[in-house]
Amino acid sequence: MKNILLELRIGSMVTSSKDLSHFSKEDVPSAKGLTFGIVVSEWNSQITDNLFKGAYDTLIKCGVNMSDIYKYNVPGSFELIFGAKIAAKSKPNAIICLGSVIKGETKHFDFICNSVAIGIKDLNIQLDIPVIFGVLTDNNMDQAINRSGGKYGNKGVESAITAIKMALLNA
Ligand code: DLZ
Repeated sequence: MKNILLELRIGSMVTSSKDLSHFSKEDVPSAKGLTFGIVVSEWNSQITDNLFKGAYDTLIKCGVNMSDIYKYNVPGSFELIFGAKIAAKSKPNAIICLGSVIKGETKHFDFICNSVAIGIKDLNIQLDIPVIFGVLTDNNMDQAINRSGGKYGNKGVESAITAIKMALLNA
């Protein structure tokens, strides 16, 4: 019953607009006492730094203690999967994976995007911890800027809200 009520409350709060970047703190249940791992790719760090800031600030705004947020840096988005496995060892309530893959001239983009998406999907099947896909997959740098604190919001904020929602559902 608790989860159903929670789902109705958060569901109407965020998914109705499909843009989780603009949320009212009052509409989000407190995440105090929950723990989170945030795995951040260093590739395109000017983008992923903003994604991390968005996610971190959102968790704090929703009541999470600073000491309950653990950050793990990995070299590129491909490594987010293994980074999440390391984060899982501390048994956080949710893990957020943040990355930015930008299309180049080769097929590397497709291989990385597919691998990360499937890898994170697999972790969600294997682990009893929700793992959030906070990876931007853009055609160019402008698109990435617009989605990491620019005119289309911040995927980091959205990932944090999703992580709270899933953590509470699993609590
Ligand atoms: C190699 C590579 C390339 C070409 N592009 C990106 C990118 O746009 N975003 C990203 O996060 N990582 C990229 N990488 C690095 C790979 O994710 C990975 O770190 C390397 O292939 C080593 O496994």
